[in-house]
Amino acid sequence: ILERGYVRPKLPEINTLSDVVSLLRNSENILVLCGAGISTSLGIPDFRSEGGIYERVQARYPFLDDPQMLFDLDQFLVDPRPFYEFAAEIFPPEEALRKPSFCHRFIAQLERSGKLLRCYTQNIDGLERAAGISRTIFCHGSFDTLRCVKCNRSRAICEQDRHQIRRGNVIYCERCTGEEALHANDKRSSLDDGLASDSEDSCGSDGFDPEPVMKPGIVFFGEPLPQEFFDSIEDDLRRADMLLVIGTSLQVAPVADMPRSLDASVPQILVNREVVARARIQFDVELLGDCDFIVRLIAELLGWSDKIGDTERCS
Ligand code: CNA
Repeated sequence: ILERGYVRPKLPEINTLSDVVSLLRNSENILVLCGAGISTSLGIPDFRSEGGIYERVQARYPFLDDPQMLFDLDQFLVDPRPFYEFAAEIFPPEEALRKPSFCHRFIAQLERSGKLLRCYTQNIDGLERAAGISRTIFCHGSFDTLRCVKCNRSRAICEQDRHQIRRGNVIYCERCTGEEALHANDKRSSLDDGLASDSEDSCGSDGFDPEPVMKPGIVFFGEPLPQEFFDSIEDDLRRADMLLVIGTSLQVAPVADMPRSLDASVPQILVNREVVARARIQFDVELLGDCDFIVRLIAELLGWSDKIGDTERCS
């Protein structure tokens, strides 16, 4: 247990970009912790930057006291439209799925090189999967599954849902609305996880009868993180020999607590546009600027540009 007010001391021997490159060369159990910043180059806005989702939500839905209410379950049950309109903005376009950002591809190369212990992503756009990073923990869930807030039936996302989400449309439960037959041919979309039987008491238990809306499997405020996070975090924090934080403002706990939960001797590097203001976090090196540019430079210094299939050069 860390003392109140404790700030991890900076490691005196890790100061420069070339120290970071040597660390990456020599580390074998790298923890990556990433956020919305690694997807902004693909046209997917983050939350807190200028022009980001929070600003847009405030302009569009002034009646929402706090833009974070987009991820409030009660708000979703009352009116799912603001959430689905937001979802359209961050749902990755086809081009992004075909070619994720340089940062995604760099993390995939860390994995191919046998150096990646785990990639903890706060992102819900699923681009880590598209980049082939199999050692990913989706800390805030993903759009891969949808669950009806009325009957509690859960199923995998299908192509038709993707179209709907990209258009900002609310997805309704085809079973509750009697449109199941429309999906009957899409066998892959039916991932009944056996929870349908405990349906009726899920969200309408306080007397409120919600519309049969499908809620994507992303974590809303007040919901627990996916079990896979709790299954791996302790062991990963123990085994890590380096932490690389990319493109996040580190505002959302418990993921944001990872840096200060590591042993103080483990080097911690930040790649971000801005310093991270969260108290009690001390990085050894802060590489501030566009993350694709910085990571591309690191890849060049590691001699990895060809492995990542990169045609652009920084130098
Ligand atoms: P955030 O709070 O919006 O912070 C993003 C951080 O990235 C900021 O510090 C930016 O300065 C920085 N940043 C943005 N673009 C770049 C860039 N090109 N290069 C370097 N730095 C950059 O978002 P967080 O991820 O920290 O917050 C966690 C939330 C955001 C999670 O719950 C996500 O689900 C949610 N989110 C996800 C996505 C997505 O999946 N792509 C998009 C928007 C929000």
